[in-house]
This record gives sequence, structure tokens and C-alpha cells, in this order.
Amino acid sequence: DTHDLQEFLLFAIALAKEAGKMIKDATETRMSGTGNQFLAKYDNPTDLVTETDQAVEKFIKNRLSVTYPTHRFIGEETMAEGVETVFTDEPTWIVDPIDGTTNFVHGHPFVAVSIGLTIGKEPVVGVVYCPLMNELYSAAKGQGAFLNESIRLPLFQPTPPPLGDLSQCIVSTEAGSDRSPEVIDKKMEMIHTILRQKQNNGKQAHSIRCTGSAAINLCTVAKGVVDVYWEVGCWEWDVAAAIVIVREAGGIVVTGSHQPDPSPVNIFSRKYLAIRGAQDEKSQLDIAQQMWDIIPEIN
Ligand code: LIP
Repeated sequence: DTHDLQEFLLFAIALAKEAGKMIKDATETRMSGTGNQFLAKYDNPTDLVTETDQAVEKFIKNRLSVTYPTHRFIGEETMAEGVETVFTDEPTWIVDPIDGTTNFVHGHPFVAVSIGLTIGKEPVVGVVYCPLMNELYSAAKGQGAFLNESIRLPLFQPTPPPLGDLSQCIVSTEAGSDRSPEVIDKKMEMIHTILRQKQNNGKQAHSIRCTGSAAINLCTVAKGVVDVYWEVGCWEWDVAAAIVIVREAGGIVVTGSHQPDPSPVNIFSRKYLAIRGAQDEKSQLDIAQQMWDIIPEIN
């Protein structure tokens, strides 16, 4: 019920702040030359993992298991260790200790710890904290989405500007870590389609953005400063928390392929399309349809 969600939300916010401090400290010690940041694994040279990812996940997982021993846990680094993902209706915390690990490795500030909670397989609590930018995004189902616990999202109040059509949109997307020609060529083709001036005075989108973090991309959609986010290939821990934040900020999230029904979301689909809040759902679904018209089939 509402009371529980509020309790879970406050717990997740406090936890994200502690985890964020670990990430910030690791960045500072590394940059000041007093600490190092070793890559823990380098199997896929475009899918980085550091000791800090592992330490932060361990910290969050331990803290959750003490406070909520009956709750389940799904985490990026736990799965990387070979633990099988079992997803049930039970309360399940879905955690990415560092979303934007590539940014973290490079000292780029677009990094976030992402803590989501699903109940009945639906994301109901989400916290995305960017410790190097002091931005904390949070939401619980039915209770609105906030930046730094006090600024209601989207930023444009009382109503965000009209969505218009795709030609007036900023679209976020990512290269992702699968660089196989089949996948990367289709993604580049899609970016080309979004950007390229259309013939006969047709229109292209305003531009594209890539933050390097699915969670942060989704939070920019929740803010209302990015109109559309589309990504294929990221994971449930990248999006579980931020989906709640987008929805509570009036946005829609559609998962899967060419399926215009925005609910329910399948957080495991690895295909995500989010549209920012607008006055009416029809304009959001229109943009979703314009995206589906050009999204290539990627497996
Ligand atoms: C990353 C995502 C990013 C995606 C990468 C990767 P990580 O998460 O947030 O959007 O393109 O493939 O999954 O590895 O930094 O937690």
C-alpha cells in the first residue's frame, strides 16, 4: 500500500546517497592520484566493470538483505557472477551500482546508482542518484517524481510544452555495448534516419543525445528536457528505477517491439521507448508511432 511504498522510497533514497558517496570518493581518490580504479573484468572491451561497481553492489545488497530479508534481489554484478535471475511477484530490488560505467572509467560525470523496486513484477519505487552532479531523482507509484526530493518533475510546470511531432524532438539513444555489425549498423541507420534532412521539405528531428547511461537518459525524459529515449540492448537494472520516475513525471514507457500499448511494461525486454510527459496521451502515442515507423528490427 501507499504507506509501504513511502517507506521503501525513503529507504532507497538513503541507500542511494550512501552508495553515491562511495562512487564519488572513488572518483576523487582516483583523480587526485591517491587511489586507483582497476577494471575488474574485461571480457567484452565495450562492457566495462570496475572494482567500485562490485563494491557498491555488495554494499547495497547487504544493506537490503538486513533490512528486508524476505525481499528478492537482482543486480548487474550479481548476475555477472553467474547467479541466475529469478523474477517473481515478490518485492524485488533491481540494482545497477554504477549505470554509466564507461563514463565512470573516463572520469565523465554522467554516472548514476540506480535502485528500483518491483512488486507484482511492476516497477513501483525508483531512485537514480548522480553523485558527481548532485542530482537525485526519485519516485514511488502514485506519489509523483522529484528531483532532489523537492522539485516536482517534469521541470515545466504546470504543464510541459506540446510534443508536436518527431521533427521537434530531441531523441536520446546509445551505442550500447554490443558492437557486432548486425546490431551497430542498424542503430547507426536509425540515427541516420532521425537526423537526415528529409526530402521535399520534410523534417528531421532536432537532434540526438547520448549520456552513456540509460537511467540518466530516462531521467532527462522525466525532467522533460529530452522528448524521446530509445534503446535496444540495455538491461532491467539500467531501467527499472527510472521507469517509475518517467511514469510518475507523466511520461510513457513502451517495451518490446512495435507494441503501442504502454502498459504493462516488461522490464526484461531489453527494448525501451520512452516519451516525455505532455498535455495528452494521444500526442505521446503519436510520437511513439512515428518512432515505431522508423525503428529497425534488432535482435
Ligand atoms: C550501460 C547503459 C547504457 C548502455 C550500455 C550499458 P552500465 O550500463 O546504461 O545506456 O548503452 O550498453 O548497458 O554498463 O554502465 O551499467
